[in-house]
Amino acid sequence: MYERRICLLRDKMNEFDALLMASSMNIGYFTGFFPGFQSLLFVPRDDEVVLFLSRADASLAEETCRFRVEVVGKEGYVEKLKVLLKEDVKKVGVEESLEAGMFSRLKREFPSVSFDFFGGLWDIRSVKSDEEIKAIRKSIEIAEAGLRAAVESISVGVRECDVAAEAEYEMRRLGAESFPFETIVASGSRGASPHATCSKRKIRRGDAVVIDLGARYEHYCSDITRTVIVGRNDKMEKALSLVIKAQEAALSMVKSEVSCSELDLAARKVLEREGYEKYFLHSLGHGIGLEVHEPPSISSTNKANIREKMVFTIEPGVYMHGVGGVRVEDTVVTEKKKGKVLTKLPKEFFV
Ligand SMILES: [Mn+2]
Repeated sequence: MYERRICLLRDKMNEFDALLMASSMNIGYFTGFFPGFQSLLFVPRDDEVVLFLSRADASLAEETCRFRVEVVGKEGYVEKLKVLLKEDVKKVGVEESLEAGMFSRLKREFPSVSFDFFGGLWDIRSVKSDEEIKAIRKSIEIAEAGLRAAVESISVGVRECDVAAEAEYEMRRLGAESFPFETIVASGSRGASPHATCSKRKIRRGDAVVIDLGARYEHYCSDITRTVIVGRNDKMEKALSLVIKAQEAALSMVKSEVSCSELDLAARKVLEREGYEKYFLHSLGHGIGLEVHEPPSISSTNKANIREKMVFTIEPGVYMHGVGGVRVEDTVVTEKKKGKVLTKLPKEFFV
């Protein structure tokens, strides 16, 4: 599997003689080993792949990594690279997320080599294999159970942080390795901020409570949002049903070769008809996989087409400053003629 991924990578290298990656997720995707400390993966066009690792990662890597591993001290990778960056290596591609410090260090140490950003690895990573989709499905299952536990714990007077605790405990019990982002439980006016995480605020009657959470399972992430209405709230209920319609409009358009911007605009248009477009403060969704936010970005400015087996979220929201917010988020995989929604949870909860 990893040899095949390296082959795909080499097919995309074009003008580059070699690639360098430093992010744990990229290295993990291409080698099977996710380093915990600073490391570097060297992929030459037609020579041996080498993974430079810290001593602290070495013993674990021996079991999981199929490629040549070299243990280096803190600054040792430069000396090792001097051996590998031979005269015929003129142009080296680096990942876009490479730290600026590392980037300038490479430029300084190897003045005769030209380093440039290489985005091609996302062409590979954004299209998921069946095994990856299976892991994402399991991760979603765990998150859905967490969300159910959160909903069940909600009643008037319960604090947001207690609701989050119930969700996280359930997800851990079901095998979540970690949480890809801070669990959000945002009630009442706090829900008007899309990234409110959670506070000690006590839930009140009439609150809309936005719960947005995810799990990590076998390195793969899930990300799901539901909004719970506590008692009655006509304003928020109307906003929620509109957001659900907006989501359905986008979901019904998912298929290969539809552009990301078309999906975003389809959802936005539903909100616009009722004058709610001004309350939708972010883009419609994002790719999901090893990272919780990956390409493709489902936004009005991304004209790129989605492709078969891309997995991404669709999450319209309405945020009314000082009043409250609602959001619904599901995950979909693109199949040839349609999208298949991987999330199974009901769209609405009332307690
Ligand atoms: Mn999301």
